[in-house]
Amino acid sequence: MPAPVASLDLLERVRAGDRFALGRLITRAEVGGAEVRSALAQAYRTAGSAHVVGITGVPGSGKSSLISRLAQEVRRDGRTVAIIAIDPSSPFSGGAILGDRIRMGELGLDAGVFIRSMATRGASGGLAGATLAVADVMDSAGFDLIVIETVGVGQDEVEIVRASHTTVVVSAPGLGDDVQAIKAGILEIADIHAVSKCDRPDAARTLADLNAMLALGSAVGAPSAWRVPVLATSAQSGEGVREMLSAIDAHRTALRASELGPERARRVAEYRALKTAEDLLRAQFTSARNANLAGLVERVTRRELDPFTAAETLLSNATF
Ligand SMILES: Nc1nc2c(ncn2[C@@H]2O[C@H](COP(=O)(O)OP(=O)(O)OP(=O)(O)O)[C@@H](O)[C@H]2O)c(=O)[nH]1
Ligand SMILES: [Mg+2]
Repeated sequence: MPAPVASLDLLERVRAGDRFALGRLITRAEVGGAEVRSALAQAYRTAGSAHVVGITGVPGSGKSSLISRLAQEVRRDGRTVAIIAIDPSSPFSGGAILGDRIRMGELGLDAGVFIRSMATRGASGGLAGATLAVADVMDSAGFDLIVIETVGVGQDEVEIVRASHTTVVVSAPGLGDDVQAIKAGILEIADIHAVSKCDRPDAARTLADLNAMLALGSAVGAPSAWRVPVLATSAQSGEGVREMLSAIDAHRTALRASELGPERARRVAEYRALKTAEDLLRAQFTSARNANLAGLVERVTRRELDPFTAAETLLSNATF
């Protein structure tokens, strides 16, 4: 059997535009391990050209449908886009109503669009670390825009969108009376608010509620180089999608023109360094503890040993 291709060689192919190599390297990034790490390290060092957009919102709020439309707009400009959908509860099809309208299938065949789903369940490494490394690999492949879709529940999911350059929070009408972003505690992380499904009459109320909430917030907050817009959008009619892309581009410009950009870059760099350390610690700890665990658990169960002493033993057996 021939030796498997080194990840560093795959990265070279990714840079040369090889989409098959891109898929393979992404899979390796998801699994993690020492071999792929050097390639991911190199991908990180040369990344930074793509604009990374995190899109979040409660399940079913219309994120995938909106992203499908957004991808079309990006392509219309002649730009390229890679999409990471994290653990979608519905497959990335753009939703049933949109199935034949915009034909995701066609979007999928376009070389300027790359779509990848990632599962949270069964992920061996940390989800956040792996996702951001995958974004670096996509950046290396030369995509102009990278869109990461996550549901706004779960710490990892929220941290991933916070680690992007521009965060879009999607709220849908009719999913309960409160603004969902407030309920989910993600109101503050939005650089852009998108109210989805505005072809529906009950969207007006969601728009009004969101605007009222933000007006309240900006009355007490410090003035900033960026004013968070609230956009009315519909993936069904296409309303507001061009405006959403314009807002994303405007936010990118604002980041570059003000102290917001460097601030955010530092915050993301700190997060990534700390998160990676945490992931490595956990991985080493997990692989070291297995041999001793069963015996220790047995003794803790019988109360011969307390959990604190057991933990110290487990830690002393791991090499960090
Ligand atoms: N009326 C209307 N329905 C929409 C629109 N966009 C999406 N939907 C419907 O809303 C449902 C959820 O759409 P998705 O795009 O899958 O939502 P999502 O937020 O990606 O869902 P998850 O990834 O599962 O959290 C589907 O049944 C869509 O058909 C829209 O613009 N108008
Ligand atoms: Mg989705």
